[in-house]
Amino acid sequence: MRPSPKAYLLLLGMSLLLGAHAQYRGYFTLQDFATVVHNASGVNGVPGFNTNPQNVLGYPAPGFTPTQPDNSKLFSFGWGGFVEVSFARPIANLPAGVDPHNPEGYDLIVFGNPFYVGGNRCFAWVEPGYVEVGVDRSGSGVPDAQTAWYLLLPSHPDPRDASGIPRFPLDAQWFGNRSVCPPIVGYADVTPITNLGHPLIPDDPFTPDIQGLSAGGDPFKLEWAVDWNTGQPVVLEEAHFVRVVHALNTSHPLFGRSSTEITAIALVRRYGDTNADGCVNDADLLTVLFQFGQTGDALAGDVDRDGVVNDTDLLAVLFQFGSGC
Ligand SMILES: [Ca+2]
Ligand SMILES: [Ca+2]
Ligand SMILES: [Ca+2]
Repeated sequence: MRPSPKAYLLLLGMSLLLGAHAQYRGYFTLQDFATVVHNASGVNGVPGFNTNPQNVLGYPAPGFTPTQPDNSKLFSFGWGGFVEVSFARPIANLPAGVDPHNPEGYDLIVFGNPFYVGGNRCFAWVEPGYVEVGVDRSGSGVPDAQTAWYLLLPSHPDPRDASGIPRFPLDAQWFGNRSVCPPIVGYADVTPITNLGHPLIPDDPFTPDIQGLSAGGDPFKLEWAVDWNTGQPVVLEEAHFVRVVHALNTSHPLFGRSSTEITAIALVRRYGDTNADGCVNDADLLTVLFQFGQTGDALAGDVDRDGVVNDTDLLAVLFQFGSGC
């Protein structure tokens, strides 16, 4: 079978980036990213890119810029396709107004391979996927018959019908090179990545382009959870699984079928958590004390990410002490 034009595009992106090095800024570890794939289907994904769902685990591929994706590590899935993952800790519902770099309290970030077309931050190549979270009601540690799945309801475009029930696929206009001013919000694979940013700092999805120290990608919060059958909000303190599903069922005359590509999925850290265990306690206090006075871009104890471990970080840990534990 001859590769589709879209497969050529992805392969071209890979060849341009051979030899690229990880450049993401800040302190982060593998414990901050998805650690296990439970289920996946690459159906209708790009041939050659839809066979290894393990590619969504760990760090985002190293070479991403906002105008040039790094396609060396991703999993592609079209209509009917998906990937289900879990993490080294539960997905926590983080509070708003605590972390200066996460003022809205986003909980996770999904990294796809969209890119700004021709450098215009109001036009991007997008292939939206919707995101569900699963609550492990059986305590088995794996998605099973008792797992409760909730949609993280996107705000733009809103997928609800006239009765308020979420419905997919989206209309074909949401595939491909299109305006992202105003931004598409609440979908994966719609906001580009910059490898000059911090992969654990959420972008502001409601503002065009990538904000602050963020490496981009698409942020989500448990507050967006709704019941699939009613469209009504569901209150979740935590969840255990993430499922990303392609939200379209359409084709482009040149580039072929729509498909979502994912390179990584990160949990945002609780403010004051220096070791990614989800809890602010003695261990975090000791990290700050041991690193007190040090300066640098990648210090675990630099809680507020200003490049120095000092009183501010110590106070942040003390004020958050016990949270998440
Ligand atoms: Ca933004
Ligand atoms: Ca901790
Ligand atoms: Ca600091």
